[in-house]
Amino acid sequence: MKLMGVVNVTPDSFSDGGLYLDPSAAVAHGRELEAAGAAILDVGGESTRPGAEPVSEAEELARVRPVIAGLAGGTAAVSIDTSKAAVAAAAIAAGATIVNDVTALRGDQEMAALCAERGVTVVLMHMLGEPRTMQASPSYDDVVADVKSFLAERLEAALAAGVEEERVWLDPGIGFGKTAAHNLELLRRLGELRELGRPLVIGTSRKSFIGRLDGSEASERLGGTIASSVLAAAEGAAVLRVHDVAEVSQALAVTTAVLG
Ligand code: HH2
Repeated sequence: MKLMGVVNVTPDSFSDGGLYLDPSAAVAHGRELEAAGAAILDVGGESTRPGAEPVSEAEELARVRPVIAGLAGGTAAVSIDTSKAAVAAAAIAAGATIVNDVTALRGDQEMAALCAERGVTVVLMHMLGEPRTMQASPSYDDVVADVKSFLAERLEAALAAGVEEERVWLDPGIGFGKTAAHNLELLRRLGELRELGRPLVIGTSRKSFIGRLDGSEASERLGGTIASSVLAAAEGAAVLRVHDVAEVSQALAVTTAVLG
């Protein structure tokens, strides 16, 4: 089980927007997450929260490049959370070894070839629609079956572009074009996605499905983040993408100590 700590270098991320916009603050935050047990630091310069407006390539690059350069070379691997090939290329040049693409290589035609050529690990995530509109009225025949067949198709597309299978991780995209019921169903039936045979990345951290259950704001969702992360780990998730690395790490340590 690996923890992927979130380092958002954005003014508008849903739970921590604006906190780490200054590169030195973002690097310091990343180092804290690393010390708290993050095996991966996921650096993002564009919010994908519901309704978020896209950011220009130049702006996204200016945000993430100094942070990646500052974090590379530590004990944690650095991941770039982007759907733009030019941003991914610059991030890889600065030391990133994982590309976390919430569009699963559909957002930029150059992305698949770039990842294949550079030999990086690629996270392929499911999203219905795009961030601006994805929460309008998401609907599925069977959310788990639909997400599973999408991920199988995107895995095939990555392999066809020359990405090595052992470098692909898959993510059902909790909160990306899903109702709270869809998210809960995906978490409950994670085992079905494990059948795809690739490591699963799960990001429930501070997301609004938790708030739908109890009315909590993003800053008040640590309990729900821990519960959903521990359950995802028990269901076989390989990577948990979280903001609160120290707290989730402790919860996982206790879970492992009890269950073995
Ligand atoms: N969730 C967010 C962003 N990137 N990547 C993957 N692979 N899986 C996720 O679940 C995921 C992701 C949204 O969280 P956050 O970065 O905190 O917010 P924002 O997009 O507003 O920056």
